[in-house]
Amino acid sequence: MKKSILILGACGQIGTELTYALREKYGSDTVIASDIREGKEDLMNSGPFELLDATDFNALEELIAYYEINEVYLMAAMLSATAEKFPMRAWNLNMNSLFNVLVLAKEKKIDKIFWPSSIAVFGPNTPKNSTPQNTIMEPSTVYGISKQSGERWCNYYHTKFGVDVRSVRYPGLISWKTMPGGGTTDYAVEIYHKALSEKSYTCFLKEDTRLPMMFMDDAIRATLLLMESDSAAIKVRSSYNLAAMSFSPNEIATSIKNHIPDFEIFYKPDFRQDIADSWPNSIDDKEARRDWGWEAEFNLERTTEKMLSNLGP
Ligand code: AKB
Repeated sequence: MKKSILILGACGQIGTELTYALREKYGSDTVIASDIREGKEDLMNSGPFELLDATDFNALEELIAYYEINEVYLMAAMLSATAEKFPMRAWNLNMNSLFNVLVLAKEKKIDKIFWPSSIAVFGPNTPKNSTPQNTIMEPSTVYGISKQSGERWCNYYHTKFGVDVRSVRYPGLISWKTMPGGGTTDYAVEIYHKALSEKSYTCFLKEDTRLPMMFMDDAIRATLLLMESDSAAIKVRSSYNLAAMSFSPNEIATSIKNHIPDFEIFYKPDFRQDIADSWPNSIDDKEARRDWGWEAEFNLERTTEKMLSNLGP
């Protein structure tokens, strides 16, 4: 059967790069990008683009029938910091969009789903270092609660109805093509922009707050690798732990200073500190390595080089 892919939330930080990567791999016309609002010109002009609210079941069902879609990447979501401000909107968006695609897969209107989870599924009682795949999960944030519930629903639809849904728990993602929006790990992108434009950055987290992070190229590669893997190899149908590196604001600042010696960092923690404090310092991703051969390529030094050379003059 001819592959036909729909990306929901294609104009966001991950959706943008996923759209480019999938279009490069499978051809522009195979990949339908959609979002509730318009995004970058070159993204919208690089193949079919549709305005779509992922929570609107009828509109989604119609679009899927029209383009004969068989694979959906559901990237639309409200992230951790914004979700604390709008809990019900976050719950509605994060859960209803997921139910929509799970139901369509159960009804055999699509064959395969990618849905991102997050390190936010973990909470203050989770072991902080090398957090294992299966452990205490008591998320204390609105976003984390929605992701943990989503994981249980993915597992349920797979077990009960054979839905082929695949997922990873993304760490904080660092990218230069599109800005993140509304997350707690966003500082790790903003810092590069400010280092280049102002040689200084005021961080909303404390200097020693270590969080799991990943360069976007690794995140996209992991996503494609998981989606291309043989279904039988995928043993985890909630969501896989995924890791590349961990660092604190102080450590990322040091790595930037190696390139911009007069860069200065200041600290003014806000409400996002509590969110960060509830998350792990580092993640053990051995199941992803074992089941589908995952291995990260970018450490902090390589990430800093890539970010500064792509964003710089
Ligand atoms: C956020 O900070 O909310 C996200 C995430 C870790 O899922 N980047």
